[in-house]
Amino acid sequence: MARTKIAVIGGGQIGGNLALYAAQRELGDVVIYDVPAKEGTVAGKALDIAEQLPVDGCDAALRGTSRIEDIAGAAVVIVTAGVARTPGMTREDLLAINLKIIASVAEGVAAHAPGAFCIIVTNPLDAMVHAFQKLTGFPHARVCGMAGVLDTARFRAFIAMELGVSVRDVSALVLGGHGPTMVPISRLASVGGVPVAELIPADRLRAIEERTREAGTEIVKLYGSGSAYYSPAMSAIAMAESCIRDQKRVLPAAAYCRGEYGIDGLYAGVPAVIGAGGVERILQFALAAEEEAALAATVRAVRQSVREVEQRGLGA
Ligand code: A3D
Repeated sequence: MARTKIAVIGGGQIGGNLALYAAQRELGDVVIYDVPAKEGTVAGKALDIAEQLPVDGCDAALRGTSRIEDIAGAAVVIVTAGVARTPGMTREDLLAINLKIIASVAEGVAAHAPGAFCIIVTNPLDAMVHAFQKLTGFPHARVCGMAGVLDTARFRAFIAMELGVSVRDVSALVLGGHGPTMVPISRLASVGGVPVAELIPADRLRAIEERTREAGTEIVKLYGSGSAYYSPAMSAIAMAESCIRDQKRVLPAAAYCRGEYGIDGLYAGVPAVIGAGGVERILQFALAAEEEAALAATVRAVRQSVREVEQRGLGA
């Protein structure tokens, strides 16, 4: 049987950690692809990780490359190619730059890994997922975005910090787009089966929701340059692993909605069942009135972003 191959597109901060985590979990062999100017860097990262694996006791072959054809046969493609927003750069500037990058990546992936399950990480997330699917023409089930796993992990981490309990026992969900309009569903958050609303006063819970919405910015400020990379990488790996091992985990992902939660014909953050078939199903539940209103606001923001992408001719 052929070994599973994972292609990481963009071998920067997130890309390097993706390769490391994938190798440590023995998800398969890893190819890190980046632009020619970064060929040495990604070759170095691949070799550095390969030299760590004997210590870890893990088997995986890694290589860094600037030849897109080296991704051929990848079962999973994780796209992190892009630039991060720098001070003074508007959201529109970022969208324009990364859309062009996504367009060139989509062409390469469509040509060389047409059967892959694709997880997009590049920001602005919801718009980039839309563009990538349109440009590749891949089935919607095989293209999704990583945001909800990370947003939910942040929400869970903050709840655990507040209560001084293990993160393992905190269960929660964040819906909607990746940005300040995301919707943490506190009503359903629980700790060891106990609703958090019974354990955390309402004003503290509101503050935790707000911190979750701004968690990306909090990290950017602390780092001074660049954005989060360990946690986004591990979040995308959870999605890749669920597909490769057909785990059918329920993970919040930017998945294509066809009427779920009243969202039609749009990628949005919803609870998705991820297995060998990619996004196999979206789980639905009845929202409370204020959650519904908040989700409608996030959907409006995502639609606006998608309109910008369309106006720019998908970057092609
Ligand atoms: P960074 O360390 O700059 O890495 C990006 C890499 O992409 C660099 O090595 C570039 O050389 C490479 N690249 C640029 N153009 C191409 C191309 N055409 N083909 C292949 N590679 C290319 O950034 P990072 O790893 O910190 O972040 C990557 C992306 O993830 C950015 O867009 C971030 O905004 C985004 N991000 C998303 C989240 C989400 O939760 C969705 C979180 C954190 C970061």
